[in-house]
Amino acid sequence: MLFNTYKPWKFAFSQETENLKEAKEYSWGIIGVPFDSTSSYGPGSRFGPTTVREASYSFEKYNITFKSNLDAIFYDFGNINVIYGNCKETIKILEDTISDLVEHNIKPITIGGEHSVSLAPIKALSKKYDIEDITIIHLDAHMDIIDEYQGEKCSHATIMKRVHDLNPKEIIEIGIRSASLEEKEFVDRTENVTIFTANDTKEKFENIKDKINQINEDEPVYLSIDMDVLDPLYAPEVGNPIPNGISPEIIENILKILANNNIIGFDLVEVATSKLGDPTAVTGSKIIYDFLSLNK
Ligand SMILES: [Mn+2]
Repeated sequence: MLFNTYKPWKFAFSQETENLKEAKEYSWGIIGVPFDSTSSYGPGSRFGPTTVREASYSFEKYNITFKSNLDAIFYDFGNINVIYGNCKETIKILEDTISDLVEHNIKPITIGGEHSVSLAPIKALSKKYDIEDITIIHLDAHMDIIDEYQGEKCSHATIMKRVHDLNPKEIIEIGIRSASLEEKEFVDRTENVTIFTANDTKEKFENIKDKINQINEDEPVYLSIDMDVLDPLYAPEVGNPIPNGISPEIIENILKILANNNIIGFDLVEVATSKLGDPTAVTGSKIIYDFLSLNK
């Protein structure tokens, strides 16, 4: 940095390069996706990338929760140019952009935006890894595994069905407390989808831990966090808030377990607020900060 300035549109502690060739291999690269065109209840997640990044400036480099200094190398490459109103084209642009990162051995962190955007990093990563080896860990209040929502296949509500169509090894959903009958029946008859409800995180956390620990530490794992997995008390400004959710402490515990795994990509979606310092943006930002503190 030449001057004594900072860039609140880039995540705090990120490195200064926009040149992929200069970026360190096996580091992390943040991409924001200001897209919320399929939002059905609460719009506004297009502002998520901005408010989440801005909130990161209130954190300190030493992460006392995990006794770890945030010295992971990571870059913030800005937001993609989305096509408002066009889910498929936006995902195509994002997939092309993240494919560039993946080709340079940079692991993507995608900040949404609505949940539909998660398809792009998973598709981009499936060019490098065999999709049949990838386990998806999906934290969400909703299953998001319906085939069509209001006749649309490309939607925040269908994202895990689109991911399942790609044929991943397994999808493990945690924090669920909302589903349609169609989704419940699909999950019941589908072997490689496992559901842990929000109550399971409180009453049977050991089962979740055991399930994650069954994943071999070399196997590729993709993590997708919809902020509505949290109780609306902690994250009120999301697209589809559902009561009786999980606490930030449970997310910390899951991140701690996952730190032993080979995480190849991560997204955090559905922060739907334009207000700087909003609790949902701060909590979302803290999750990314914790993730980076644990995964170097
Ligand atoms: Mn959700």
